[in-house]
Amino acid sequence: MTTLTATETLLHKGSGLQVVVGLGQSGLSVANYLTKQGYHVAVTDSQPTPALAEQLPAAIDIRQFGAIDAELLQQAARIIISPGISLDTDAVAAARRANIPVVSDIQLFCEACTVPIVAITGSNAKSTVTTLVGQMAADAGINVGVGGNIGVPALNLLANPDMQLAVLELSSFQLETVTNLGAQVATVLNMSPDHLDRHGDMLGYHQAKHRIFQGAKSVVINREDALTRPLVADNLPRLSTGIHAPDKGHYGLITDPEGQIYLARGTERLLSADKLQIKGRHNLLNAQAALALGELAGLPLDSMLNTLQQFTGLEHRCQYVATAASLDYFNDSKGTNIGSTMAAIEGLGAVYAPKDGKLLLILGGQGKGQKFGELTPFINKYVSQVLFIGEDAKQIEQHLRATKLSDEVALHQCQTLENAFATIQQVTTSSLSQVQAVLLSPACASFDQFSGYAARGEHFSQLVSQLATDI
Ligand code: UMA
Ligand code: ADP
Repeated sequence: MTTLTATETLLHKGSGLQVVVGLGQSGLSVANYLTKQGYHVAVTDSQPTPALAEQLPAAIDIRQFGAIDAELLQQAARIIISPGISLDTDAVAAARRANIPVVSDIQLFCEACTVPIVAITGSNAKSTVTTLVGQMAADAGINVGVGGNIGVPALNLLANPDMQLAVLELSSFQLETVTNLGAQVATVLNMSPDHLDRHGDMLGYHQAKHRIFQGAKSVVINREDALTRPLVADNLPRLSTGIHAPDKGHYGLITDPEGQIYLARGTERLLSADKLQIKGRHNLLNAQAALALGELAGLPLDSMLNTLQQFTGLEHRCQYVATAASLDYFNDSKGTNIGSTMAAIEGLGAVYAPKDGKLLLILGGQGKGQKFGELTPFINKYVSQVLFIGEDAKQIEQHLRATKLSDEVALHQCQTLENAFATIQQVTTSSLSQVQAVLLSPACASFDQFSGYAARGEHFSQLVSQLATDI
């Protein structure tokens, strides 16, 4: 971060009260950043005693906890809102009506960042692709900062004065208040319904995501998903990814007459798919997206291909846990919307189908306003048992029953993961059971029963290891 002159500090002090709304990871990073810049900063949070309050800089004397302070917001010159807080929250909506600007930490980041930004959003695969691009840059010898929704607040990256490239995972919540991000390369990886409870409908969600393209110098799109294309016509360099053979210069898949699949750039075969440690067709798309983003950020192809072969994937994403009583257990707790669960069912289902195997699927949690009936064709093809857990379990079952669900699919209400494991034992011991793999891919948020998807995935893995030691 560049050191401020005395005049700049004075200017910032005089530019009015900056009110940070929400004191989680991003709120704390904003409070630290703006205080260092010499701004007059205040913080407000709904919780009476937010855990991070003790880490606030001492200079921040206005701390309103226990409710988001509507009066404080009315005194703001600018509001910096945390991604988890809706713009429709009463106090925030009132401030917007009073024309007080509301921005996210990402806006502050892009205004201050002097190095190229690779900006990544999408309904699914953000963390996988962000991690891959970050690793590709690091392996190519670039001093890279990786942050955003992935868990490291973007502003914290500015503390590294030697950073040459920033790779950001961005959520729709972070993007909805961002203007002119100006990325070197930006992408919407895929679009399927998620967070509709917050954005109202698919249009609102799409509009938020597409703000990522504002001011971009180049873009990466998914040929099979029209909703990933920027709406505004432009002449920007553009690379595409897809599951079919690509046009010259673009990324795709080539299948040879023996059925071997290759990652390809135009007619050039780059890498045989079996050289990748991450499996499933969705991961071949993720690999292409990382290559295309890396190319437009100036990374060398050979080095990127090496990184791809080393990458073992992230925890809780279609992660193989163990085999117990001849069943393979997979933890896809990060499958928190129907798009990701479709990809997981299809990716794993295709592995077991040739062996006449079916999946047992554990679904449920907080449903986020999605239409679960869209899962039915995938369930009919690859799943023989569905176990429901969590707050919206009954509603999800109703959605599935209202569609053309095959009679061969059995449904079970289990409420909790523990009960689900008891049911697994009952339904898979029959000699008629075709189940060869158990997949936790809930298509829902976890907050009704867990502190987050990671806690849910760890609990699942624990129950599996318990099984493995019991037999
Ligand atoms: N709060 C209120 N009032 C409310 C809601 C929340 O005061 O009505 C307060 C809470 O009391 C808490 C703070 O806001 O103190 C939490 O803020 P936050 O929910 O924005 O969470 P952060 O800790 O700042 O983390 C955020 C992202 N969280 C969300 O978007 C929900 C993190 O993404 C991100 O890693 C982090 O910033 C750093 O950039 C997490 C996430 O779940 C992983 N993202 C969603 C997803 O991936 O689906 C979008
Ligand atoms: P995000 O950060 O967007 O949530 P992750 O990389 O954490 O994405 O993956 C989340 C889930 O999305 C995984 O558990 C997997 O089920 C699914 N997934 C991964 N890649 C894809 C893809 N290309 N298309 C659809 N779903 C995917």
